[in-house]
Formats: sequence, structure tokens, C-alpha cells
Amino acid sequence: MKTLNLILLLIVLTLCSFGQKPPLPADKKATKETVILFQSLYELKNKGVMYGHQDDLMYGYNWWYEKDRSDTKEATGDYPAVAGFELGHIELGSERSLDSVSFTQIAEQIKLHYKHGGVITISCHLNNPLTMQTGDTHSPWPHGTAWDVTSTEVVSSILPGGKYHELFNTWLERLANFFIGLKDENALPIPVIFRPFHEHSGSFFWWGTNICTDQEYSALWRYTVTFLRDKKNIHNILYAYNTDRVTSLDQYMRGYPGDDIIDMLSLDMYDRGEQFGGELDTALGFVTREAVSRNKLTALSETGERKGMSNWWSAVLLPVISKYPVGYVLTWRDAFNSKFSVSGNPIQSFTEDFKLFYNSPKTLFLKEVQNENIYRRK
Ligand code: BMA
Repeated sequence: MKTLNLILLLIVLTLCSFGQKPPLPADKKATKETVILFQSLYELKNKGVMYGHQDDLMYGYNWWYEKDRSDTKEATGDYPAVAGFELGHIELGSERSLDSVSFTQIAEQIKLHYKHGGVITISCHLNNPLTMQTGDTHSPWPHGTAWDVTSTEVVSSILPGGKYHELFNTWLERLANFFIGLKDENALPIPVIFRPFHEHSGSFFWWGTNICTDQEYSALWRYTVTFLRDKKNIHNILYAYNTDRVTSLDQYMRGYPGDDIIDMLSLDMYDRGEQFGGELDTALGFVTREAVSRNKLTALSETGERKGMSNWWSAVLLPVISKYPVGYVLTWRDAFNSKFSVSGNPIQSFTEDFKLFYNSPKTLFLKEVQNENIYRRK
């Protein structure tokens, strides 16, 4: 009898899976290429973890703007599958980002990486729209920056009805223009993963957990997406929700703007001590489970270590990320002067170990992702 029940159950499950439609992005008007990217990444996360690196294509430990150069490629012979870019200061109408990279160069590298079949992810450390207007302009850093957490009124001041709402709209217009400008050789919009207002569980940015309420945070997200998607008609963006280190799903979901807004559940977690492996294991466990149950993508969107552990890639990071369907893992930028590097990205110091990580069948770099043809090009 038991065997019969089991067989019946298997038949039902098989029939159900035949009828299952592949998941779709939150934006119902997402472009064809954006839908394809979303669905490819949804599948690929069960095959392996893509490696990503912030600003990899524009500068490295000891170089700046050299055609085709990349620290990842120098260590492994291949580019990262995921290229990370930063748009902070685009809101000000500046020509260069807060990391001194020209936006023209950023757009060019995005186009090139897309042409090569890689994935693009974009972060944005927006200035503080409220404190920027006030106070002593000679105040020391972080006055007026994303890291200025001296006021808890910032988010409410830019939402509809707030004193700086119009200013925020101007900022969103500038962001929108950048996204609209991302076109491929056939003038089709390039799909990107956008991760604004990141690390909400921390309180080190003006949108952080103790700096605004969860309702304000959610409203900020909803307003931003509605502006870009519905007002500006931009449909080539997959939106990534993100927190810093968390110890429970409840903490992770505080301020979540909703499944109709978000495409990816991502986590940032840097190695800050012995507990890291265990904490990452727990957090990736509940974040990826929740993502799969909501048909969303996943990523460990920032990680790194600063203690100088020579086998961190192979012995700490790899065993944990291999356990879960993590779409990509990204280490932060190699700031131009290595001694000044705040990225915690140990490629350069521990190249041999990074090669072990690269050679693992679990990790995917650009060539492997090209073979997967994630944009389904003919
Ligand atoms: C931070 C640091 C900063 C940088 C910012 C945006 O984590 O790397 O130096 O300005 O990211 O890229």
C-alpha cells in the first residue's frame, strides 16, 4: 500500500512539474532579454556559483584604465562572470563616480561585459540629500555622504510630501538617464541587476535600520522602483533587495518592499572573525530558502576578509557557498593603492588559493557562463 501511495505521489509531482511555468521578473513589462536573464540565472544557481568582482574591468591594485586588463584575469586567465559597478554621485550630475571612475567609462565597460555574455550588477552609494543641504560645508567626511547617519529624517524628507522630494526626483531622473543609455549594438536595452539602498540591516548608511523606519525604507524602495519602471518606462532592471549580516529571517525581511518590486534576495557578509563560516552558513540557508520559495534570485553580493588568511577562498568561503543555490558571490573593489585597499578582497595576496577557488567545479567564471549562453543568443 505504502509503495502504491509513493508511486501515485511521484506521478502527481511529475505531472505538476510539467505544468510549471518558469518564474518571471517582478516587472511585468520586463524586456525579453531581462526575462531571459532572470530565467537563466534562476536555473544557473543550481549548477554553480558565479564569481563577481566590483570595478574589476576599470582598475586594480596597481593600475588604472588599461584596456582589457583585470586583476581576476591576471590571477586566473579568465574574467569574473559578474562585473560590479558603482553609480554613487551620478545623482549630482557629476562626470565621475565617488570612486573617481568616469560614468562614460562605466557605461562602456557595461556594454562590453554584456557583449561578452557576462552579468552586470550595479550598486549606488547615493549622497545624503538632507544633510548635504545643511551644516558646515567644511565639515569632515562623512558629512553629506551616504555614510552620514546624523539625521533620522532623511528618508521621510525625500518621500512624497517631504522637503527634498523634488530634489530626490531630480536624482532619480539622472539615474534613469543612465539606465536608458545602456543599449547594445542593436539599440536594445541591456539588462542589469540594480542593488540600491543596500545593507539595510546595518546602520551605517542614511537608509539603515536605525536611521529610518522599516515602513519608510519599504516606501523608499517602492517609490524608486515605481519611478524608474512606471514613470520612466525602464524595463531592463532586475532589483536586488539586500542586507548586511543578519541572524534570522525576520531580521532579514524587515523593510522588504514586496515580491512585486524585488527580483533577488541578496546578502552582504564580510569575514570579521571566527564565527564567520557558521554565521554565513546559517544566513545563506534561510535567505536562499526564502528566495526559492518566492521564485527569486539569490546572491552573496559582497564578501571578503581582512585578516590575511591564506586559504580563505578554498577553506572558508567555498565550502559554505557550495551548500546553497547562491547565484553569485562578489568581492569588493581593489582600490587603486593596494595598501589602502578596504575591499577585503584577497586575490592579490593569496593568488594560489584563489586559483583553487577558480578551479573548483562549483564556481563559474566568464568562460563557463559564456558556454551557458545566459542571454540565449543564436
Ligand atoms: C565602499 C568602499 C568605498 C567606496 C564605496 C563605493 O565599501 O570601497 O571606498 O567609495 O564602497 O564603491
